[in-house]
Amino acid sequence: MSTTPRGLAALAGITAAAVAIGVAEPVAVLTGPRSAPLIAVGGLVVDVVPEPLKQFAITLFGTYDKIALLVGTALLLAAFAALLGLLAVRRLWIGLAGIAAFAALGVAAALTRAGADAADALPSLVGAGLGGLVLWAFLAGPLEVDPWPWTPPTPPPGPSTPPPAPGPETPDLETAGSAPADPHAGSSGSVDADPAGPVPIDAGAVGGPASVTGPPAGWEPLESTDPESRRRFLRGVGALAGAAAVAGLGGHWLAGRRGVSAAREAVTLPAPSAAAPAVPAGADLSLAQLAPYVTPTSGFYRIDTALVVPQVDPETWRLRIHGRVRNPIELSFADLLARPMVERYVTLACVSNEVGGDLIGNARWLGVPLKELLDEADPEEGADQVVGRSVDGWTCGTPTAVLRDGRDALLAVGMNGEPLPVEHGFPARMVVPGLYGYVSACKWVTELELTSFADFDAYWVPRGWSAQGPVKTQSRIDTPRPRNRLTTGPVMVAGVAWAQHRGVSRVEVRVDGGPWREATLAPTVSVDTWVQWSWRWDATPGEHILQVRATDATGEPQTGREQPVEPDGATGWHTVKVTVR
Ligand SMILES: Nc1nc2c(c(=O)[nH]1)N[C@H]1C(S)=C(S)[C@@H](COP(=O)(O)O)O[C@H]1N2
Ligand SMILES: [Mo]
Repeated sequence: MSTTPRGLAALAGITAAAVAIGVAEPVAVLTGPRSAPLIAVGGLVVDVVPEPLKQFAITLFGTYDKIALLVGTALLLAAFAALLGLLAVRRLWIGLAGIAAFAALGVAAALTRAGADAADALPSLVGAGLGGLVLWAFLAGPLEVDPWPWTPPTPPPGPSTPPPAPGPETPDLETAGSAPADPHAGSSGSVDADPAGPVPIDAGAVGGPASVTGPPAGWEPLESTDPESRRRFLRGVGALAGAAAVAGLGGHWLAGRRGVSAAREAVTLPAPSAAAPAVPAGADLSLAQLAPYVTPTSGFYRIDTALVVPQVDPETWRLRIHGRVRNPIELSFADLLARPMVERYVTLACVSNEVGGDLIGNARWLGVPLKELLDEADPEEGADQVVGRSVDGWTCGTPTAVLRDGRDALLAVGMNGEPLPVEHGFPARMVVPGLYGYVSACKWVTELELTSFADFDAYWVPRGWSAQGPVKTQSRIDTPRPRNRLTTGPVMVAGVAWAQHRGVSRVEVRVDGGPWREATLAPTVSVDTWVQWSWRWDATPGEHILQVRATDATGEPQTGREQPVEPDGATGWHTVKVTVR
């Protein structure tokens, strides 16, 4: 192996960081996964990162944006750790201070999360402590390898001053000449501070404490480090990196086992007192490439700010309906399941869905009508906003009037006939037909607080998104797709259109900017779901542009004006370019 001495120093820094992150994981099994430093800092980044950057990440990585964030954070951390290793060779305290700074960041991030307590500081503190120990061991302790190896010159005859050393390091001005030198500059301080610690192997040879960086004048750099100490060093790296990986992965696995999937499987959902209407025959055209009318749960889009999925024990879960109400309510999961449930198909859409995008899905939700719960709580006049608050502190703000206007707004516990999947909000979430998810669909919901729009901004509002988020009328061409090989003759053009709670009355398609042609609408369950549409096209050879637009049941056509997703949902006509041979 041809690692340079500096490479070894960088490796020491990275290994120390890996140990810090790795050992924090098993600690986080006790204190909760959100207290693990990488997750805590990542969560902080999610909350504070400027919105355009986040939107860019979503566009770039789609629903993998979280993995991208964690990998990015880890790479950045590795780069800093390598730098710290290099600096620590000259001044061990710089490395230790750097680790302390990272620990402070981890602690701050963990403690500022919703529902954090003092114990959440532990993973970062324990990790940083061991990381610091590792750095010390490599650079001044038992695993030390001399990163700037020098060989003493043959003693110069007479009193003449030795020539300045050629070498990678020039001595610091303030310390120049204060020989005798210890090439592990900076380490001496820490060795002194820790009398119990092993003394660097050659510190004694060069005499007392010294702070000269680089070789003393006249010393010659060696070709490479002493092979024996290098081997010891690399063995140490291997062993510690392995231990960090075992601790990290083991801890992660253990934390997963402490999740609520078993509790979820033990839930038996009650039969609905009001069943969902049957899906009419023909609602699903069953075309390849066309989104199925009912989205399978496994294919349902997932959007949230949670880096680790909240694991909420249904035994301890509570829903509090409070704030500006005359009759505050608190419900357990058992209380909730004991109430009459309705089952409804509702199409949920994300405000971040681009024109033609797939951040939309239709599912069968089982739950308690929010109107009934709110009527019981009896909101005060002027409490025009219901703030849904998740166990992780995320909030959304929904107009009280919308929740009470008779639509099937649900506090849902079931999705497509099963308890909510953990990542879709187990044990309970909100589902409100006609509103984008960010203003209505609170997952892992634990509070409904009655307030006013004037008095409270929910999570996305100060980040530049509109406080009001009714779903805009939209339509999408699912087939054909741009890369399909089309042949001259009849081609089935089909897709979905939605205008939740208003309903879609018409869908039209046009080719190459020609006249709009009316597509056939498939039957649908209700105005709260999307609808499939199809249109038979007599395709002619060449390149063509297909476009679609929908009209809602109020007669309002979908606008062709192109608008970005921010602040309240994208507009424009989905346009697909195809080639026919
Ligand atoms: N707790 C919580 N609930 C949340 C969110 C979130 O970030 N945290 N995101 C909302 C957004 S923006 C959308 S579009 C829907 C998505 O729900 P899904 O992941 O079940 O598809 O959840 C909503 N509920
Ligand atoms: Mo969303």
